[in-house]
Amino acid sequence: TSAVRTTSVTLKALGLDSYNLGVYNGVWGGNGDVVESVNPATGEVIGAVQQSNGSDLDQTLQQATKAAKVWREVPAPKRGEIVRQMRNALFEKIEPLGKLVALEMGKILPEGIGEVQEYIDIADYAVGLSRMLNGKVIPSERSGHMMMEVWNPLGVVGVISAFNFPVAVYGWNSAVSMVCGNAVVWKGAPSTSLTSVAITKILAEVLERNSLPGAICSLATGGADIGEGIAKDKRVNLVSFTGSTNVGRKVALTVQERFGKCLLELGGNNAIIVHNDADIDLAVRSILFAAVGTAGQRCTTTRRLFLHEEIHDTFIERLQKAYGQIKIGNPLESGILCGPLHTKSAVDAFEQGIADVKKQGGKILYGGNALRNLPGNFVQPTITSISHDAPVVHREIFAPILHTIKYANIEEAIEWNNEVGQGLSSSLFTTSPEKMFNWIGPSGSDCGIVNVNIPTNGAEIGGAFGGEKETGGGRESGSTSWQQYMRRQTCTINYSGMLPLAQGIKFE
Ligand code: UN1
Repeated sequence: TSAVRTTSVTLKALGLDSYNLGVYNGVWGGNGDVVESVNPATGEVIGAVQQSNGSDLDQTLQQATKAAKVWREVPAPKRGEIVRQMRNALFEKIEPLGKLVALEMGKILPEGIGEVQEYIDIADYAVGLSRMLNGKVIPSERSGHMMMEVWNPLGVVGVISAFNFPVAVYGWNSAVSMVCGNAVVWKGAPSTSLTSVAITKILAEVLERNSLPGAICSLATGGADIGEGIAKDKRVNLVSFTGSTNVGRKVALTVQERFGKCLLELGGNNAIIVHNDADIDLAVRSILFAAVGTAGQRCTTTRRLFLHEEIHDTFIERLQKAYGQIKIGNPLESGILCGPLHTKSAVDAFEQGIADVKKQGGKILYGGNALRNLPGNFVQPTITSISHDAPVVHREIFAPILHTIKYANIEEAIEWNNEVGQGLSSSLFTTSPEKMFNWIGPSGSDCGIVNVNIPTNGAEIGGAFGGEKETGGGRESGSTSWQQYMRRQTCTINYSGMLPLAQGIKFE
């Protein structure tokens, strides 16, 4: 069939086979379990990857530690040049990579290509950044002294990423961490291992072509045991973890116990507030992308919608109409807006969520059913009407369920926006400058991402990405996020030939 043909053409274009090794540290290997990748839209097996076991990880960390020592001596702008070559190699394969993401993760093709583009964008950013890892000169209180802030590489960075962004999240970490001078050991989700292998092949080719150690971009595919191995190991100077709040808490405690560094990107429970003065057209279109895009499986997906009472009823009508137009189906077909959920257990979680909505006094305004008659993991994008404080509303369900809630005044809506444990993304639709600036000020949203008149998802790479509270506090991608991948050193140089002490202390 054409689906089978697409799969084999895609794998071939990326140098993959139906069976692949899932460990790379200069050489390819893998002695762990063989894990099959399943197309979530059809249930068909796409290919298989032999994952790493404990000793593969140990070997890989050893190689990465060695590689980091070579890499840190390469001047930062030259490291940027390597990232530039990687960016070009990714760009050449953007089509098949985007297709592989659609096949293996299940998001629609434009979004699959979009996240490869996101990697390309951050690589561009990192190339420029490689000439701007600037320190500071600080005025010293002592004469004949000079103080400087100098940034040095950390060593080895472990990146543990999730199934929902199998390319972009690794890209943010890898590109920035590489120009900062670190070796990276990557563990993606076991269910998207083909994508991890395809990306690593592209990077490895560039490193090897430049006679650099391949272990600068190491891969150790695997499950929770490999993740735990990375968190526990002292050789990993920074653990960058993207995933659930529950697992993130465990990772944070494990890494903290050995005083390692942690960068956490955990759950979101993002809200949009639509005020009575908003551009309704813009808001409806935004919510469609924010709540249904990626079938509700972005950490930035809109899960709560606060509607001002004056526009509530007409807005719900408009939204129901828009949901009625959404085409659900195979993510590789054009015109499809909603692909499958990634796994069967996600469909169970969706159904549990719907049951909880009904139990907790909510109503289903649209959808509400899993499409069990289809071969893949499909569900109906769903709109509910429920109280802001129902327990189910405070839980992140990784599925396209949008809870709608009516409010009377904007202070109340902002309070509800902030009352959940998570603090990733938020957006206000309004045409009032006063409300906009209040929203981004101290009494506004408490999230890491605070938008106006755009969706909660689809952030650009130039800003710092991440959130507060149970979202973990980490910031990735742009702005000063790079500083987390480096050691800050305060250096004081005495060129006076004398020894004046700080704070005017006399010690003689
Ligand atoms: C994620 O869901 O883990 O802002 C990352 C966005 C994307 C990244 C999402 N740029 O939706």
